[in-house]
Amino acid sequence: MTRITLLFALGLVLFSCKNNTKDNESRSPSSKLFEQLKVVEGNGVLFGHQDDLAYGVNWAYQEDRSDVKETAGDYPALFGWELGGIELGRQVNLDSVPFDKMREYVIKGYEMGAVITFSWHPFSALDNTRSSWDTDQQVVKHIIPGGSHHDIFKQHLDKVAAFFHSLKTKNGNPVPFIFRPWHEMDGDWFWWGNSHCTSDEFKTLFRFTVEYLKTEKGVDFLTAYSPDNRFSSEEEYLTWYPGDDVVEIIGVDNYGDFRVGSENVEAAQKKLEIVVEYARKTNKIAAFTETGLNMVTDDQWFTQKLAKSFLESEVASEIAYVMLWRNDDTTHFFSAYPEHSSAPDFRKFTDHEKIWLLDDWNSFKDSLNLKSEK
Ligand code: BMA
Repeated sequence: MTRITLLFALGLVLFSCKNNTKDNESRSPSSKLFEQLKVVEGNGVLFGHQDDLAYGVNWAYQEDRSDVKETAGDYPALFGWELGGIELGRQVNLDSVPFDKMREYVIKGYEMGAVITFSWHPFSALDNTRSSWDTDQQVVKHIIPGGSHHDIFKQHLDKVAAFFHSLKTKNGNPVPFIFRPWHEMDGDWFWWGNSHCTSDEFKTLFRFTVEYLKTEKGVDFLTAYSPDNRFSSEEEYLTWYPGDDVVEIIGVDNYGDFRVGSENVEAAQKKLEIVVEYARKTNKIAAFTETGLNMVTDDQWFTQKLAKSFLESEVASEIAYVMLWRNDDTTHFFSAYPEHSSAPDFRKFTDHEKIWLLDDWNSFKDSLNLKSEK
């Protein structure tokens, strides 16, 4: 980090403190997280990975392990976790991660200084044997207020809220996190997707979810809005946007523009620019909430494709974080692991001064006195 960017960041923090009427103690954990992420903008990009502490390629549930750490020398600065199954009261999520373990990893990750984010691929409240990918029923209109299965949906949210409330540090402090429900709604692979509900029904679902969890259940979190890559203008991007009052993280998921054969890194960059520009306008945080190339079939993918999609654009490089999807097994992984042929390129990517793993992120916070309460 250069002196100039550091001074600039410090200026921003002082500015935001001066403009914040509440003192440090009375602000919620999520608003502190917001402030930390806001300062990242333009200085660096946090690197994140889904399920990183739970398992990787060829290992599972072994203490302190992480494919990212074992490949690049440090843990990610952001950890993603998946809640699918919690709404049915299950003990393990849809990828077999026990929720008790997940809670431990979330708390551990936060105590190490990392940012936490949750995705949620719930089963349908109309029929709990149907997953998020079963699109043959019109679920959304039946679970929003006034719908036939609204009460069951609320019970699902109660289970989500109970899990969120259980995320407390040893000292009893709640762990702040980013919740990213109903993502990739511009695609049609989830029952909340484009062709399975109207954009108004979608907005109602999104807004109800956030307001119910926050107001009725008292959960404190930041919310991410993350379409997939099927937009080419701000107007299209905002088709399903529920409103500035219920969203803090302006996100995008994008695998499509990196698919070998039909790859278009420039298009990916343009979409990130749309996201950053909207976040700038509304004083929110921009993020590349999910991406990757399954099985990293291009050994130079991290430096030649992923990095180029944001680091080569002054605007796009203002995203606060980028998160890769999970490393399940040798046929389904998105980050490198030590024995994989993309590992040297991954190290080069994470060595870039603007790509921040956990230590980089912690040093940045230290330098600005932006530590969280543990
Ligand atoms: C998908 C795949 C699935 C997984 C789901 C939810 O992208 O990784 O294997 O079940 O996400 O985590």
